[in-house]
Amino acid sequence: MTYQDARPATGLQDAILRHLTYTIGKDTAHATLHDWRMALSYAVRDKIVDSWFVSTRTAYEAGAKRVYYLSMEFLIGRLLGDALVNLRFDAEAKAAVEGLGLSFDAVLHDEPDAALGNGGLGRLAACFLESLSTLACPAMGYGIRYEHGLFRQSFEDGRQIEQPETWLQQRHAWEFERPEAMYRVGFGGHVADQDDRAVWTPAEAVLAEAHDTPVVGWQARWTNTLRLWGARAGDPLDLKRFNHGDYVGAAAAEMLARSISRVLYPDDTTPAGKELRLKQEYFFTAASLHDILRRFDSEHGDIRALPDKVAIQLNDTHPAIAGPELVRLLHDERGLPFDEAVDLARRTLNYTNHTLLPEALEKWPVDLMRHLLPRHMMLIDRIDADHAAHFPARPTPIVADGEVNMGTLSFVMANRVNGVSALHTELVKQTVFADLHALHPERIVNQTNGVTPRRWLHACNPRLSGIITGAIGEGWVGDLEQLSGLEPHLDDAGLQDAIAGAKRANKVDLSNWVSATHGVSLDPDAMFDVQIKRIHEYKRQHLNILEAVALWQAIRANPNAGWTPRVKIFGGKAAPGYVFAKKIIHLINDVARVLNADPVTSPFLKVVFLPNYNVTLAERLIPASDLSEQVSTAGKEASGTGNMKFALNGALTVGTLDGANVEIRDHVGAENFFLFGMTAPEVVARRAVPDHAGQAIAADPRLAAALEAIHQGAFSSDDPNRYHDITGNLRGPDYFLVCSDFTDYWRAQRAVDAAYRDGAHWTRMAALNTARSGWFSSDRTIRGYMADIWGATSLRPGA
Ligand code: NBX
Repeated sequence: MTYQDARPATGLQDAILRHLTYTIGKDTAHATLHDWRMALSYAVRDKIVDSWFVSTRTAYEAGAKRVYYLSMEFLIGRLLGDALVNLRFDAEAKAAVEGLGLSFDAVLHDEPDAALGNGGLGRLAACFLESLSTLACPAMGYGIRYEHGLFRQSFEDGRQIEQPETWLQQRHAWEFERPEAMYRVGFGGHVADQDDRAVWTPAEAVLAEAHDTPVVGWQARWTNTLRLWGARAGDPLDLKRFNHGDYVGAAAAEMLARSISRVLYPDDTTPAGKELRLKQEYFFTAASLHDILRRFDSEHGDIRALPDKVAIQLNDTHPAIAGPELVRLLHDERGLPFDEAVDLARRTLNYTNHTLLPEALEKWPVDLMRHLLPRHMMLIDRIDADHAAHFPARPTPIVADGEVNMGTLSFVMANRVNGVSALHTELVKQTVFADLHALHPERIVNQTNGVTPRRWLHACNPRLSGIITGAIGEGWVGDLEQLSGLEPHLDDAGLQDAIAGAKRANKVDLSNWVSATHGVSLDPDAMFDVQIKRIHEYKRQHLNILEAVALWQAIRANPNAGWTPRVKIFGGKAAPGYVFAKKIIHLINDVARVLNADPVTSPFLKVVFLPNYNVTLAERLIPASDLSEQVSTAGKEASGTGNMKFALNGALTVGTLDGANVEIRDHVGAENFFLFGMTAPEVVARRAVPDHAGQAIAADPRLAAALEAIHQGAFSSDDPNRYHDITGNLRGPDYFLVCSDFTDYWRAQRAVDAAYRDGAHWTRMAALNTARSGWFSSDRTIRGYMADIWGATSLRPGA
């Protein structure tokens, strides 16, 4: 059937069929699911474009201050469902698609996840973009258009296997290529002094090509742009070599250039220390700054107005080279005096710190810097010397021991520096930046993270969303604090039953999916206890699995003690080079195999590790969760954002006083949160106790027995020594204090069991978590950045 014959019934069907025919070039008889998904996406994208143009024009006409969010990572996930929800178009789209004889779910699930990020930092950037649009703040996200996002994870005999991710194998429906926005980014070479001006002549250059994706806000109030840079060679083909038959050599420059935007570095704890990584950082930062200045020039005259019209946010230190690059552009290229260039740059740039882990703080060897960015290294030295000269108290130098400390550079070049939760910001002040904070006491501010309620409640949990809207109207979607309006309704038995029913139905859906895709059957009446996040020792997935082993032993010893049935669900990827984290994955899978096959205990305890955790899997799991595991060693998790998504969807938290857990507990009430473990200061004190792990093990026979079982090979009979490095670590240094927190964790988990057995009370606590989580909207966070950091205003009155 062709478009002319189809006689579409609705406007949207018409648009879908038109795109199927004229954009994709297929007729309905031959269209695949992918073709239909693309046709629908194009039809939806058309609607976004109208809002996009209006937003762009409005920002331009207002001469408004613009916000630029520079991030190496944007973990956006799928876009179709989100766009439909924000356009208020989801019901119509479902009807249109089903009217064409297709499954709406199947069409939505055909879209690959855009996994251009590792974890929380990248996902936060994606939530922020959506909130910036919802709040009509004129903004743009800048990043890298990786050809391969975060690796795909599978398991082979319980071990993590990494495969390349290929989201761009199919056309990306949402982006617009902008070949007119193309910049040359140089590397290496030398710096010459010409008439008292430094002139940098790079040895090589690549082109940065812009790809724009519109980001539509709630109710299509406003649409901003995510601009991702792809790398290309200036000269794609060396014709001379080609004509001499050297086909590979002829394309070498192109291959080399393209490698810059080829892959996302899959490591979120240690700086990669690789030249290519530094090239990526400079590549996207330089292209973005060129673009920002070009736009500024087209809208405003005097470069001295830059800080009044532009605010740039550096998402961690990955774009920290923005400091010296902006100074270079203003001083070398535009001729401003050095001091003025530094002052303007500093009043324009801001920096968010996301970690205190010393191994994650970026440092680059001076030699590498000098080799790749010779002019920048000179400017860094000068910035460092100037800063030291202004402060006789001898601040921490930017350059020390042959390395450039990117955190210090970012701090020195920033107007505001922020942490991402109240506790984390305090620790930032007291630890990594203690002396810089003493010199610049006004610079560090807190902005506690948030999550977008459109994706993380309204779209991913339609059952709960519908119930909330039924009770308090739909204003909450754009103003999450309205959730508090639920509280007075919570004594209504009908509402409680509806909330419990929605959770149960979500758990049935998840169980069906797990059974169909992974062949494990789960009981939807069991408590769904979920830990999903990157695998790290500080996040302590091994504490969780140790408790599972101890519980298994306790159930075996006394099967009729009235145990509360539980399913422990894990998800998360380990960095490919992080051997210990990969061991933890293997251990969880080994424990799962043994426990799930045990006829005595499996009615009460199952363990499942779902492979390839990503945004889409999170959207499936969180609405079906009863218990949220947030068990990091206090002082180590800067904020956490998964913790907020769970609370919003009515899961109770078992957690430490770490990151934003502290604020979640304050909001939902201590009685609706299962607290355990040491506080951050107690952690520091405990580490100083000799043999703290040995003492904890001696004091807790359950812990001793669980460790011994693992050590003896109870879960690895094919290789009994397999986990000796884990047991050895826990019995020895145990830096993350798994043993010292175990006993209190066990106690908290048994309190969770008891609470879950009282269904009505549990539902009430869960509902209170939802009702009291309104503060954790990323809209609130972005309002904070706008007011305290950017001095930006909303262009939609009342937003
Ligand atoms: O940023 C995370 C923190 O660990 C979370 O506590 C916090 O909630 C979140 C958002 O503020 N950090 C994070 O995800 N870091 C990275 O992904 C990362 C990636 C690359 C890299 C270093 C860190 N080189």
